[in-house]
Amino acid sequence: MWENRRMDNTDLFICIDHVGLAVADLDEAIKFHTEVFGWRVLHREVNEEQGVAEAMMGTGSQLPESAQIQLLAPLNENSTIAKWLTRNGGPGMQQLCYRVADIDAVSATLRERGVRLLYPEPKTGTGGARINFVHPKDAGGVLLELTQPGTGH
Ligand code: CMX
Repeated sequence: MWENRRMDNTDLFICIDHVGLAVADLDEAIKFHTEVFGWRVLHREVNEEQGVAEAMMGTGSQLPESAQIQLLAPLNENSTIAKWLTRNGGPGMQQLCYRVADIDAVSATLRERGVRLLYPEPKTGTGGARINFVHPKDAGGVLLELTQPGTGH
């Protein structure tokens, strides 16, 4: 079962980097996810360009089984997250993010395969990562983020 778990030349993605949850209030969401579910805050930042205040929450960071969720709160009513919260009537799963080693190479491959990326060039995401997104209409109804971690990830 595990012999297929090595990275292969045909692999585009290293792993699921995180699942992103849209929330209305970041501090309240952090309190809930730490006190009830035992997540730890790994990192917090504001990304003006993306219109979000965010927190990366994690479990045992050095373990292969470690996991991350990202709490995303809107900075203003024009934020993508504000629109998402209105459309969905409250908080929930907004995105699935795959970690990649080379976002330019992966983007080129996806474009060759007819998948549209939202930005012509990657933008800056969590901890200086280079990020881009596949529109949910091109990814089976799920907003897919691609992230190539930066030095501060
Ligand atoms: N997951 C699944 N489907 C989604 C979705 C999501 N997160 N967001 C929108 N959709 C669907 C809508 O339900 C709608 O479907 P129907 O047409 O069937 O009703 C369709 O997509 C609407 O598309 P749209 O008009 O282009 O919708 P939006 O204006 O809401 O924009 C999108 C959607 C993906 C372009 C926008 O959310 C976006 O630019 N996302 C990328 C940036 C982002 O999410 N930033 C915040 C996170 C930052 C970070 O992770 O660092």
